[in-house]
Amino acid sequence: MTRKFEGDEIVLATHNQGKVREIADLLGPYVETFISAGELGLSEPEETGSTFTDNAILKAQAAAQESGKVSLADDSGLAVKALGGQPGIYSARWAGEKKDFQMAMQKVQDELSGLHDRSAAFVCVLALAWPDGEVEVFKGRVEGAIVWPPRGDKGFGYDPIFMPQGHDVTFGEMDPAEKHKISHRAQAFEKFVEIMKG
Ligand code: ITT
Repeated sequence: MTRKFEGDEIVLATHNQGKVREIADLLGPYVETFISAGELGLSEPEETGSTFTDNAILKAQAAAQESGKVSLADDSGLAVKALGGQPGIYSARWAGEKKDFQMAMQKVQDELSGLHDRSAAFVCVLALAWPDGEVEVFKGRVEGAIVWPPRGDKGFGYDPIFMPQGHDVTFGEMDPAEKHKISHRAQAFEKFVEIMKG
């Protein structure tokens, strides 16, 4: 049985400001207080897992243990079909220490050169961990294609090169409300909110 979340505060176990903004949008109506990883000075655990799920659980459990509070982590990334699912769990790492996503997007484009299939998906796995170690996982995925050159400056990360299926604008060109109707993160949060309502 899925454990229900009944609290009114939650620790956001992420150091990515783009994610913090989106999570606050998506969860704002349901949770009174968000405590950021920065506020608590939470350490950033090394992402040693081999799947999105492993890494989401690892980050959420580390934060719950360190803070003593229910903690939510988001592990996500861009999976490009013709690249065998890369950058995948290495999406943040492709941007290097300086978090240079211009460079990371260029790398995706370079690796795709000469390849016909430009289909890709954004994947999001949320893990909600309790201080007693228990954890629940929620997943979302949106299909689309890689476009070049990058378009739009409204999102973060790889948004400017990802065009969701059935749309003619990239995530980078969408207003947040529009992205939240279809995004991988929004889909995972829909499932999370279900258990909150119980
Ligand atoms: P935390 O681990 O602290 O949460 P991170 O940036 O390292 O932050 P991930 O390991 O999950 O997070 O890396 C996922 C990367 O994939 C992230 O840095 C983004 O660049 C990219 N990504 C995830 N969701 C995205 C979205 O909605 N739009 C654009 N890029 C996204």
